[in-house]
Amino acid sequence: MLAEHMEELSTLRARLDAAGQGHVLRHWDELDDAGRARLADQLAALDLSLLQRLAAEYVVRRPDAALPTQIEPVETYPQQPAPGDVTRTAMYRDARARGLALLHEGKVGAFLVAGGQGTRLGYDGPKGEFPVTPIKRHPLFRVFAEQLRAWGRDARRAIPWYIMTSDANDAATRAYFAANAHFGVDPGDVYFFQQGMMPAFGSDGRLLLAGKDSLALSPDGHGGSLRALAKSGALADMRRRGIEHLSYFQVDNPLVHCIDPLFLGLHDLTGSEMSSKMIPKAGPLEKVGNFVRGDGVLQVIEYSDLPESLARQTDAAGALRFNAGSIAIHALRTAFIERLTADGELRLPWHRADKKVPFVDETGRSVEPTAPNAVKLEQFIFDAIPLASNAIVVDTDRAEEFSPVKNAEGVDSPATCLRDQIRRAARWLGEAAVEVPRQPDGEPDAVLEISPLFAPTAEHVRARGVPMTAVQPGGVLFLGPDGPEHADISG
Ligand code: UD2
Repeated sequence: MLAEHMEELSTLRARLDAAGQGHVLRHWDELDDAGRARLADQLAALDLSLLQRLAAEYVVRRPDAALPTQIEPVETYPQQPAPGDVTRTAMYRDARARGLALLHEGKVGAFLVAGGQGTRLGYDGPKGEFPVTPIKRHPLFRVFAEQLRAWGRDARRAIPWYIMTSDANDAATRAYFAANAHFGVDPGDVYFFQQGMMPAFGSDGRLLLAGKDSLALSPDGHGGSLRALAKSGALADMRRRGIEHLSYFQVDNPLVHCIDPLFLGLHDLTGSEMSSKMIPKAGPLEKVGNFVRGDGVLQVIEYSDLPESLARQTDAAGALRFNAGSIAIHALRTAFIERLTADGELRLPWHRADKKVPFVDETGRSVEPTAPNAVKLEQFIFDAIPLASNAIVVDTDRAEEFSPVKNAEGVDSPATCLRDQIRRAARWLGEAAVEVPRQPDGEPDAVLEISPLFAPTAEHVRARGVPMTAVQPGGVLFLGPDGPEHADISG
């Protein structure tokens, strides 16, 4: 080995020893050059003093969820102004117009976080590849791409699309987009970037090795997306393009309105730095974050951190007191993200998860743990809300905008998502005066799919028009870019 590399190694060893992590070089002498290079690269990317602090604060002792002393429900902007509310009616009209103007002026970018691992769904590739639509089995990525194209067409201006991947799925995601001609989006308007990785800790605060030549690493949470936007050059790209707002959404929900002029307009008009959508929770313990006002500050308390006694509280009318569920749809000002990341450190809290992480032990043996042996730390995007000025929450409807694919079966599964897509399509058609036959239990008696290129909203369906008898009992109707297509349900 060259003298300078020896020097580097001894400096690295000293730094690791000082941070209590010297064991990660335990198998160094057994490694070939490629293995040494891999490990050295991973180690060079670590901020050892941060890790030391995190190990003490979050790993060695289990942190208490830092709950505010006073937890109160939040006030939200309704989906529609109450009848007769003249001020709000004018505000909403202005907001919608403002949202459309922002799109037309090219001031909005779409931001998809797709760095997660999809373990619960049991799907191996990037989750965005999951075939989700009822008839065409289009993947999630395509559903989003078609929405962006539809809104870009309306605005006569393409909507740049920022997609966050992670080390585990970046290459596969890019290859998938390339193989599918970016689903018709100009590749120059798609900006992929990778999120950061965090090493997994053993319960003693020492980093785990996945192999003799590699650390056990995992994505640092969707909160890390803010750091990654800055580090990757995506923020600079937005500045160059004049983008002022990001419309943020997650990969698992095909009902999401990737672009919503009213939401974007309310966000901009109120001077909010970060805005969010909420739905009334399905029950007290539904696994979504809870919007609350904690010690006066708007924030989200994750379902796992909200004490059950609070989650179950009801008001005088018997309704859940804390019923504002977060569906992880946000609008963020790019200037806000610049501010949060200005000095290179993103000051969001970390969240601890105890997981089973395979590792190699001191003898070099691979161990498959049968119980949680490791701590993973992640940052969450919604922890930026308390740092934002004028943050607002806007109501939306579950049936209209939320049916994620998270689990292989049961709630939030492909089956429930398919059902909800068909129900929404039936409702949109109904609003356009198209009669949809019903089964005795009230479910639509047809398989329906509306391409976002036909209509990204119910309003668009009404504007385009559909023949009143388009849906036959037991039939299959796909509304493609050019209108009704005879479809069959082969894969
Ligand atoms: C998230 C929210 C929950 C609720 C729900 C709505 C958290 C912690 N919880 O629950 O409050 O709003 O969504 O669907 O956010 N991702 C990354 N990188 C990561 C981790 C996740 O890009 O390191 C992406 C992932 O690809 C997906 C999204 O973030 O698009 C959600 O991740 P999740 O499935 O882990 O969040 P979940 O379902 O626990």
